[in-house]
Amino acid sequence: MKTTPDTPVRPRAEQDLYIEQNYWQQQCLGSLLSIWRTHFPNNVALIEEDTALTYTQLEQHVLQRSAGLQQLGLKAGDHVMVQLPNSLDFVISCFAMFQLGVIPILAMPAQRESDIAALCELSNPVAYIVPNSYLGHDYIAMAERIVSASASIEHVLVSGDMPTGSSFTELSQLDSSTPLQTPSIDPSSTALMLLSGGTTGTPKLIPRSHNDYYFNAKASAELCQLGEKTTYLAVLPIAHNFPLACPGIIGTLSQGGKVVLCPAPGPDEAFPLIEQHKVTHTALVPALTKLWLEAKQWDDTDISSLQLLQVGGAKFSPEQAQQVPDVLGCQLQQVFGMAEGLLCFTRLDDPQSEVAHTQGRPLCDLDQIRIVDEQDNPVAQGEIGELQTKGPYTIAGYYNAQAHNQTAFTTDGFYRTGDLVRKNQAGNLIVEGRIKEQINRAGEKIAVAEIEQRLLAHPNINEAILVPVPDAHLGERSCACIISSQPVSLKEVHQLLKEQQVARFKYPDQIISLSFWPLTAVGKINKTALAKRAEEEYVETT
Ligand code: J2J
Repeated sequence: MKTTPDTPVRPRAEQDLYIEQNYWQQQCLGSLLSIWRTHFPNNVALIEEDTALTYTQLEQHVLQRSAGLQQLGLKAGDHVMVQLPNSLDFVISCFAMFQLGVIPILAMPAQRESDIAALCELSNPVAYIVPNSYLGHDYIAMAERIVSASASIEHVLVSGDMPTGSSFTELSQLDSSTPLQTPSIDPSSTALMLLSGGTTGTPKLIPRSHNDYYFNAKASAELCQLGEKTTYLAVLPIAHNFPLACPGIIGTLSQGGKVVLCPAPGPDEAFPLIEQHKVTHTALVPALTKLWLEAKQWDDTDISSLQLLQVGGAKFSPEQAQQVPDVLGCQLQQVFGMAEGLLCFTRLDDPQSEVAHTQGRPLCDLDQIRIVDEQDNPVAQGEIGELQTKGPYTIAGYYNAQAHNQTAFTTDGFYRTGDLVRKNQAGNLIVEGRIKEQINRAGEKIAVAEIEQRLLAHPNINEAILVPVPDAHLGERSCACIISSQPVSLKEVHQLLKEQQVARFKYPDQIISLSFWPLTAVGKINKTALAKRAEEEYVETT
């Protein structure tokens, strides 16, 4: 078996158990396409705008792309940074890489130069795939800067037309019909890397294997009862685990269903696509669900085809959960998941009160969970504690992060989620908070340490603390609490972060200035008091 010191793996006995019990099917993600094509040759697999590809056509495109990537010199084990919006090129390129054993690193389109540069430093990709532009951002210009600073990137591949004179390669021109030499790939090796929400100043990558990721997608698809009649709308950015494989795109394809790619998540884009393609399933974060619920009050687009709406990524309020069936006309499923692995779902036949008030229970019976106190001892039934987990699709460690892995995982291999949960009588989990230093802004995760460090670059900011503040629209907004020598405005802070090429969603939503920190009884900075003050001082501007 291929193991690299950079990628922690589960003990052999655990792997054997997953294989023996058929959780791990020993399939490489790239070889699944030909199996799906045999079962569903003429079903439509993927739709982007006016282009629809059947399973047969999708496989053709993927084979051509793999051949093109192989001719470029990409080989098994190479890393490729992928930063594409929801598009055919995303799906085709990823499956092409799965076939070659090339490992895509899935960055979000919202990320900017500082994030991508840090990820490149961590993972040394040989290629970087970008759109020409998306939502007004010029990715080609960004790629030029990234490449000039990167020691590893040899190729920049562009989705969409290229400006004349550019030295980069257009993705579609790469495609080749020269037959591919498919390498043999160990299904327990890394298939792709997802980004972690992060709790530290440096990014963390989540290595997911062919075996674990296929199980993740297929078991989720079965739990959600997807089938050939399913039409899944990919609304959230598909570099996220949730729309990619929970069950998302890969899960829908595993059942012969149809995936419609939505270029942006607002109701203006999504509702017409639901009507046009008779979408049956989709997944949203709570902040977007709120927008959809509001929009549906006045929008008369026919979305009655929708059967199941999955909501996850952040805590969903029971009040909004209760509105979903009436307002959107579909069933709700709450999902409490993490790119590191564990997925909890409410079940389709759960009572409505469980669906509205809980975040469900683990996907499979080999998921081990325990809820523990600060000393890692199990709490009493019904009490709140930190959730720890291990299982057939939960990672054993982050990529190339030996020191961090020592604290992020227990000695017996459980992942410390940093989430505070309790288990109710019915066995469902309720997320009650978190102990990790992270802000969950509309489902996007912000590592507090990263932004605090960046704020200190401002000449007038002496000390900085970022706190989450409850927010009616975002779930949580971020507030920069500063001690400064001169007044510093929110605008200046945004300018600073823009200059540092930080993704927009990480900009603080609010700033408060203090002359000293409020302290707790034991002399620590009282972040609860800071958040309370931020709430009191907040003036909504929109
Ligand atoms: C409260 N907090 C939640 C929920 C995630 C499916 C769904 C979500 C993600 C995801 C995912 C939550 N209520 N329902 O990958 O496949 C918070 C927790 C968790 C962290 C993980 C999926 N659902 N969370 O959100 O890796 O704090 O994955 O540990 O982005 O989001 O974030 P992420």
